[in-house]
Amino acid sequence: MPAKVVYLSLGSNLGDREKFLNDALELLAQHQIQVIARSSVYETEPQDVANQPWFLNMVVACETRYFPLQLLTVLQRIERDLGRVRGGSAVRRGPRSIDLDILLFGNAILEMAQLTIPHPRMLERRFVLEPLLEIAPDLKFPLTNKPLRNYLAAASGQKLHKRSS
Ligand code: A4P
Ligand code: MG
Repeated sequence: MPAKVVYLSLGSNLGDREKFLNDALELLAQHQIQVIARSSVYETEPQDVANQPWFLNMVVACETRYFPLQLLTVLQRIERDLGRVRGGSAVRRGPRSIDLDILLFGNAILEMAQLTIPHPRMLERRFVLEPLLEIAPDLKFPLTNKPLRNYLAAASGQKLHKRSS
């Protein structure tokens, strides 16, 4: 398949968070997912979960020839290789060494059991929108064709600090 531009969200709130982000970036490249732009790293207040440490979050733009489900499989493999524990004793939305989510896949709209694109919660999350707009200020949301920046105000109450570029 021809190369597509995809946007990924990276998050960590366990252990050496900075190292998990950097290791994930390296593993993306090793799996033929070329990072073409990366946001700053943001320290962010946990959303939708109680009693968890703050996260480091960032967003990257990548080029890939994978199909969406193949990309999801590769991302889950990278999460596993970085020590993310899933299922069994692990709690859904529990603290994690690394979380790799697909935000946007070109202009694709997908609704499958294992994969929803655009990411279903991205519009409500400042920890997603702020870094995404930093690297793609004019990007539109495929479901509405409206600029993503229009959605930032609604999420602006959430606490977040830019850490580094
Ligand atoms: N899945 C469906 N669509 C997608 C997609 N677009 N990208 C499925 C990635 N995965 C997708 O995710 C559960 C399942 O979602 C996957 O098996 C995949 O088939 P998961 O990563 O296994 O579990 P999770 O992340 O614990 O659950 P969930 O519901 O995805 O949580 P969220 O929405 O990712 O939220 N606060 C801050 N500040 N920063 C964060 O990064 N992250 C979360 C997790 C909550 N609060 C946060 C942060
Ligand atoms: Mg996830």
